[in-house]
Amino acid sequence: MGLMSKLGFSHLFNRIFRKKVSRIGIYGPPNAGKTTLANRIVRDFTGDAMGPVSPVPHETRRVRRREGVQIESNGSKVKLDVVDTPGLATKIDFHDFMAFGMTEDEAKRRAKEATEGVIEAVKWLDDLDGVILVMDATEDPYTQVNVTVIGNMEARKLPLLIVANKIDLPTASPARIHSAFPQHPMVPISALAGQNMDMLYDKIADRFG
Ligand SMILES: Nc1nc2c(ncn2[C@@H]2O[C@H](COP(=O)(O)OP(=O)(O)OP(=O)(O)O)[C@@H](O)[C@H]2O)c(=O)[nH]1
Ligand SMILES: [Mg+2]
Repeated sequence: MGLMSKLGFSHLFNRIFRKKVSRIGIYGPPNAGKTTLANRIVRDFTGDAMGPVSPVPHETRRVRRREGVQIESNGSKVKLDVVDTPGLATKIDFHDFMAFGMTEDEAKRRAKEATEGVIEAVKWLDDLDGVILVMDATEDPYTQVNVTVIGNMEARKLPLLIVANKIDLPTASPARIHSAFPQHPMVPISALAGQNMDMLYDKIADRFG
């Protein structure tokens, strides 16, 4: 990590000199669909994929980065480094993984890696130009993780875009997310089904371009 970012100046520097690439972190609780979204963004604009997806929480346990993804929307272009991060959680219990059929050893290893992943994800906040916070729209948005990420972004003055994911599911309520955090822009999508992706790319170009 460079001296500039250690001192917290890199974002300011990028704003003033309009650095061409924006490094955007995809954050959120486990299972919200961060990697599904990262895969779709990277696939739409490069044809590649980013990482494995799973219904078992804490599938992503290391930060993954894809550099130089050029997003085009409505004539505006923005170049992103897309950073997919491990799910943030306040409690990681290996018993939860055993319910998915893992042995105790496997579950304990996953819990340890998931904890290290949370720390790595938080460290990455120092080095970003913006954050996409992914929430599962079928769940209560007013959680410690979401409130903490949003408070952190506000303190750092980093641009934030909230994604209300899984709107293909009948119990999804993007309106509930909007009323919990009305001060931030929100885009309702299904990363799995590819619903509203154009709307998301417009907002990304608008917010991070
Ligand atoms: N119905 C529905 N399911 C989704 C959607 N997006 C992701 N999922 C499912 O949600 C589960 C978790 O998806 P991931 O992309 O692995 O979630 P993640 O946020 O990266 O999870 P971690 O890496 O564990 O933090 C998988 O079973 C996905 O298929 C969506 O838009 N709709
Ligand atoms: Mg993931």
